[in-house]
Amino acid sequence: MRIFTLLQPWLIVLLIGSVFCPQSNICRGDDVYRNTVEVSSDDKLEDIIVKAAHVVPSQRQFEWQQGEFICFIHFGVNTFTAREWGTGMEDPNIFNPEKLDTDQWCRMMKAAGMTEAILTVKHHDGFCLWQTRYTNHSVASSPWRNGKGDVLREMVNSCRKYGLKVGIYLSPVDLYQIENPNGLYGNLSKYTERTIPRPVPDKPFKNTRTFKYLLDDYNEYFMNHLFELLTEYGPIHEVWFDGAHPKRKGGQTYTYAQWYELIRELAPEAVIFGKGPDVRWCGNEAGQTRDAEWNVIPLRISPDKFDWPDMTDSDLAGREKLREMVGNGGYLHWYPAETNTSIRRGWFWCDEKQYVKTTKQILDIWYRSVGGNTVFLLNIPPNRDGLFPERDCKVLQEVGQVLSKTFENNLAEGATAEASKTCGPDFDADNILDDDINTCWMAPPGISEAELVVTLKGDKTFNRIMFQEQIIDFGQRIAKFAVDALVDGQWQQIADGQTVGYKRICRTPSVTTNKVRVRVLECRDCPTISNFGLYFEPEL
Ligand code: FUL
Repeated sequence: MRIFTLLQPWLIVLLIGSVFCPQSNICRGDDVYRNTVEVSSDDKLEDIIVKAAHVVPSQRQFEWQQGEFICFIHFGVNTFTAREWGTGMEDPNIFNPEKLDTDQWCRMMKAAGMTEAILTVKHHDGFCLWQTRYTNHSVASSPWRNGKGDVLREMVNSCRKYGLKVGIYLSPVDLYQIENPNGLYGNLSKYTERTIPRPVPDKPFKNTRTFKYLLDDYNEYFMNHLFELLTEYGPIHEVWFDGAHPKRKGGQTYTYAQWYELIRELAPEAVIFGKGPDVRWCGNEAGQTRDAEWNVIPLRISPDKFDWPDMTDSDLAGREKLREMVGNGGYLHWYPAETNTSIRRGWFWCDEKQYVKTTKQILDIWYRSVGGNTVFLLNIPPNRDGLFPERDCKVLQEVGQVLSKTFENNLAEGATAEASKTCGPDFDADNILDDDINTCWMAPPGISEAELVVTLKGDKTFNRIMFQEQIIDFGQRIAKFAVDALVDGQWQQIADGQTVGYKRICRTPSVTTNKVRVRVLECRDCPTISNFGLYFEPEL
């Protein structure tokens, strides 16, 4: 294990803070713990590594991460044309999901253990699923509910009823606005000062706030949409920006900085996904995950100037990536990943011949994504009736049954935990068993080994091991670990891995023991563990 003791002034503050202050009032907001930390070109690798260990999530990022398993809902004109990308020329008359029942969506999401629903309120084709004031290319021009329907409104009402959070996917590219002769996308309009929202006769806003920005026609259109979506549907917890571009026109660019500013004003609890500063695309759409998923990512320039390109490398922020900052400097930013994939082949419902992933496959992705320090965003596309299809529902229900059966019973309950050393009385090993994500065991700086032993209340049989770092105050530090079980008086290694972060779940064959040992083998600074659990997953 590496513990660095370079006497940088900011590190001295940290060490004093860690050892002497009660946990309740150290660290959060402390100068050495920040969402973004600057790295100077003089910093040595060791300085950079310790700095990376002191980058922490914002409150909104932390809350988002605790959502763990969330639902993507791709729905729109593509559902009726069996296309993955629309053309923008679709006739709104094709949109008529006669049996649409968003309560059914929510019942299925709840059954699966999901916590949030993100709806494609406008996909690349530009057709809007809500009653917008700013285009007729929307549900208002469809026969569905006689043009009075609003898919987002219905979904929001159901989500509130079932205790689910709501997110919106709003495609930056808009083929309707590209293709139609009066379209606003890439129409070479001038950037002038515009007021958001633009008033529309007889359609006043209850929210009377207004904002002035320098915008062209399309960016104004987009921000008017953001205003409607973020003020008329209650709290929105995620705004999802897709980087894909089926087509471009007129050199259209997006005023992202202003979009983010408006989102922060109107939906301060919302994380911005993708082309934004809060949540990173995992880098693929197949449900692949990294063995080492670091939340602290090196950026060349500061987050307020960064353009957030897709990050697809297998190693984004390991030791070698931090080494690349030596001599160059840059920024370390808390930028966790969301693993998005679709239950079906394709994002939109196509037909019932379409391949649907099995319960086993979804569970496997769940373990690697949620149990590998990311949020799992699983797409369930409603069919032309406006319902989650039967086969998909069956998978969701089975996934939920397995997860709730497995995780309802923590076999480490009633156990005791002991560590050879801790970083003061507030960081005792027992904190890992109190089911409180804020308290933790922390090893003191400067020790050469960090391990703790959990003594169970009698022999237990388990096949899942879960543990979490205390990220909200202390960031992500563990780079390598192993877990042992005491079997016939001998320690036997039963699991190992690299990063932990918010959560690590190890899958093992069934083990029966009354003692489990966690060994931290490599870390960026003194390691923490906030929660520990042992579970038994029954056979499907
Ligand atoms: C991609 C899009 O092009 C797909 O249609 C889908 O929305 C997926 C989540 O993101 O970039």
